[in-house]
Amino acid sequence: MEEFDLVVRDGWVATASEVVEADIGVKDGIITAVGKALPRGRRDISASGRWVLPGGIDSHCHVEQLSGMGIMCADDFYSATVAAAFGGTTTIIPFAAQHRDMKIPDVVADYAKRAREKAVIDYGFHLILANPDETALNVDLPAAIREGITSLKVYMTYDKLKLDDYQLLDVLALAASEQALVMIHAENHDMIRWLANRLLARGHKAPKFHAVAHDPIAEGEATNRAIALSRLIGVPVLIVHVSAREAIDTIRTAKQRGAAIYAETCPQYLFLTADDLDRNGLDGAMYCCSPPPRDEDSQAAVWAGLKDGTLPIFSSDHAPYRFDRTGKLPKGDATTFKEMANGLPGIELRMPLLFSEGVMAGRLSLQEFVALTSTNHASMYGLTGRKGTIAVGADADLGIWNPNREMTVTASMLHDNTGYTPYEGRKLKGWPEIVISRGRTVVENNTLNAERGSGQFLKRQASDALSSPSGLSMAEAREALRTIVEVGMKDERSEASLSSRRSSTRPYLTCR
Ligand code: DUC
Ligand code: ZN
Ligand code: ZN
Repeated sequence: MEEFDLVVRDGWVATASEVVEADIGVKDGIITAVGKALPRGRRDISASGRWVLPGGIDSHCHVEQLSGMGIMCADDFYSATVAAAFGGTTTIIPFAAQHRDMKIPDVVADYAKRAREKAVIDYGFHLILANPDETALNVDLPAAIREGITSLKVYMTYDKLKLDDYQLLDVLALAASEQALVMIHAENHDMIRWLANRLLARGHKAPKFHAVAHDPIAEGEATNRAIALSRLIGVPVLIVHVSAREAIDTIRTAKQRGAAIYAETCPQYLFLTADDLDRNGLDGAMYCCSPPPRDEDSQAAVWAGLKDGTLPIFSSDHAPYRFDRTGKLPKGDATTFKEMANGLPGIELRMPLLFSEGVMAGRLSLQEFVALTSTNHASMYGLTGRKGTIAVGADADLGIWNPNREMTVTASMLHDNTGYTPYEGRKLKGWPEIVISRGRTVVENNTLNAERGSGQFLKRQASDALSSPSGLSMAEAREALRTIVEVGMKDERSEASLSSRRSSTRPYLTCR
């Protein structure tokens, strides 16, 4: 009997730290050997001339979720996971979204059932927490965390989701004691509300005014406040979907001072701008997300943040809404920018876009690409060792990429249910031709080979960020911050001693 169920042979195998020419042996869905000239398996796949990468992890996507405005996403767990797989992603972490009148155990049970029946690749959940009452904080969240839902998202904006600073502090304190990672949507609610009301009162209803209302200053202010709240409690946070230079500079400075702040960005902030919202009629609604795409200066800041470790996580923020009354245009032609669903599709193109414009265009190394799209997500969300790398003992989640394959993006080639893509007509170089999930070849010859419900729930551990933020222990990090605050951040000696102790061994700090 063969030692391996599958051998992927003669490829250039990339992890977040190296690229080697090797074979990968797989048994029972696990990588059991990485080396040269492995014996034949029950199935051999030649990866000669191909790049073999860890399957992607998309740690921010919305699937079968009701938005804060009460609008249902276009994708269910089947269509979203199929689309993810075709784009080289083998793990997703979408949200189980609480709305204020819902009980957390009911929310978790509901999403778990729907995913169990439909997902074709592995998945975990983050909670969205809209009502941090006593029961949520003392009973339901600790229980969810014990079940492997070790991260939660909170909002600083949206009428129906927003938490005030007092509530955010409660949540951060809970996260510190229960070892959860808090993800924060950082935009100043009242700035946006005030601007939006003024714009609408003057008759400015078109999609482009969404980008005006969501001013970068609102993102910068809330980012700064989120960092301050995190420092006060001494617990790491992750700022999601960072878009504006102002926010990126704030995050970088906080990190340089030793704060345990992590941050994520998404394709729309590299490849779109606010000008995309200013298209014919209501077409700009297809580019309407929060925060909105910015300008070329912010795009450059996002690239720099990906490169220097300020933005170690590259997710899709797939939030698919159709361009009709079910999604973007609830009031048809009369829909104002305030009423259209916020969000863009991107689960399938996340990796190909960054591969083409990052790796093939020479902006990122292949190792940086792997870290940004896979390894750092595993580290940040409690999947280290199992997902996000190619190593003996890890799940056999692989993408076999043809670096020379050229594609022109069209909505019709994609597998989600949105019906359009913001990247229509874009030319890409490099594509994941074969995608393997736990040793199963789920995509090959542009064909899906996976059953509904064959994806598995991932009970996640605590984030690596919680055990050693910035390479310091929690107590050390807190003490270091206090020292900095006490000396007014001017004492160069404490800066120097902090930076000399900051570790670069954590995978999520590898992009620099
Ligand atoms: N936040 C998200 O994370 N996704 C879509 C819209 C939003 O506000
Ligand atoms: Zn958000
Ligand atoms: Zn989102």
